Order: sequence, then structure tokens, then C-alpha cells
Amino acid sequence: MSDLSAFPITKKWPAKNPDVIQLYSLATPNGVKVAIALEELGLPYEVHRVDFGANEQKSPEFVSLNPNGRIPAIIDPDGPGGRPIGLFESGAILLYLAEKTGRLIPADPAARYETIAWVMFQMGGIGPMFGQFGHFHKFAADKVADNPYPVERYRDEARRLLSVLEGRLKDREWIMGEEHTIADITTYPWVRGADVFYGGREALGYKDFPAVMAWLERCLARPAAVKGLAVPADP
Ligand SMILES: N[C@@H](CCC(=O)N[C@@H](CS)C(=O)NCC(=O)O)C(=O)O
Repeated sequence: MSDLSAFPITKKWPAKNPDVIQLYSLATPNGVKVAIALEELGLPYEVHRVDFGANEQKSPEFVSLNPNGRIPAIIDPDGPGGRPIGLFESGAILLYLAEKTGRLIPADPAARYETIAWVMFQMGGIGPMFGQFGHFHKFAADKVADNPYPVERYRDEARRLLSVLEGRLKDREWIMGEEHTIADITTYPWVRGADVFYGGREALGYKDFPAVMAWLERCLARPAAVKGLAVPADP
């Protein structure tokens, strides 16, 4: 049986099965990415719910694994060299899982780097900009009620990013063409989330991006998406 006692996070969230990947998460756009990838790969994992209501993501135990105090994070007991590894940042975790299994990323080196570029496009663009849009459009709407600038700025940037994605997807099934990859898995929870969590479908003009909408439907129809989007389940 694997010994994860070197990871203080396991004191707060004990591992029932320390031989499988430990996932610390919530069903947010960044959190579900890892669950979806694990479901796509059929890798066994144990999920630990990190309660934002109790600010658990900022607890010393959580921060010992991710100094940035944000979900998702993982421990893989079977990391490089057979030794346990802890990881944070959803993009890094997706890349790790893809490289560990040789799946969800093309084997061809040029296509592999292109996939990483699209993962970075989400991590540095879609995630942060959609997140700020959602903040001002929904969560802090009362604070900016007499100043339209923050919503307009992030709405316009989110729409610009959607138009980049539209161009990429108008003649492709998946972001990398025929292969469903971590580029898709990192991106679609955000396109879905801007609608489901922020109610942004109208403001972002989703109807103007038909290729993105068709791709989103294809992504959401995958069995791994159906399962992963509900991990961890609400208490
Ligand atoms: N770049 C990070 C962002 C992670 C992130 O922002 N997670 C959010 C949930 S989607 C979070 O933990 N928020 C809680 C907080 O900020 O305290 C990643 O992709 O892993």
C-alpha cells in the first residue's frame, strides 16, 4: 500500500485507497477538467471535496499541496520513477496525465506542441477572461451597476477569444482535428461554465459561434463528460 504520509493534505482528507490518484476538487470549470480527463482515461481515483464555503482551499493542509490555494490538485502515488508526486494547476495536471498514459495528446511531436499551445490558450486566455467576465456580469453586478466598463471589457475579450475558437473549430471535429485531446478537455468546461454558472449565453452572444456550440454539444455528449462534470457530487 502506498505511503502518502509525506503529504500533509492527507491528514485533513485521509486517503481510503492511497494506491489510486487522489483528487482534491470541486465541480467548477477548472475542477471538472481533471475528473473528466481521469474518466476519459479510465484511471481509478479517489475524490476529496474541498469546501469553498469553509474556505478549505486556503487551509494549511491544502496550501501544503498547492501554495496558490486553488483547486484542482492531485497526488499520484505512482508518479515518475514510481514515487508519489503532488501537482497543482489544471493545465499541468492534464499534461501530466496525458504524458503518463500516452493518450489525449498526439504522439507526433509537432501536433503535441500544437496541443500544448491550445491548452495554454485556455489557461492564459479563456479561463482568466471568462472568469473576470463572470465576476462582473454576475457575482459583483451590484458593485458595478453604474459603471459598464468592467463587464464590457471582459465581455468583449471573451467574445474575441470565442471567435478565435470559432475559426479553429469551423472545419474540425475537435480542437486538434480528429483526436479528442486535453486541449478540448481544458476548454469546454469554461465555455459551458460561462453559461451554466454565469448566465452569460446572451451577453456573450453564443449564437454567433455555431462551430463552438456544435463542438460543445459533441464534448458534452461524451460519457466521460457526463461523469466528470458531476465530480465531486454536491453533498
Ligand atoms: N490556473 C488555475 C486556476 C484555479 C482556480 O482558479 N480555481 C478556482 C475554482 S475554478 C478556485 O479554486 N477558487 C477558489 C479561490 O480562489 O479561493 C488552474 O487552472 O488550476
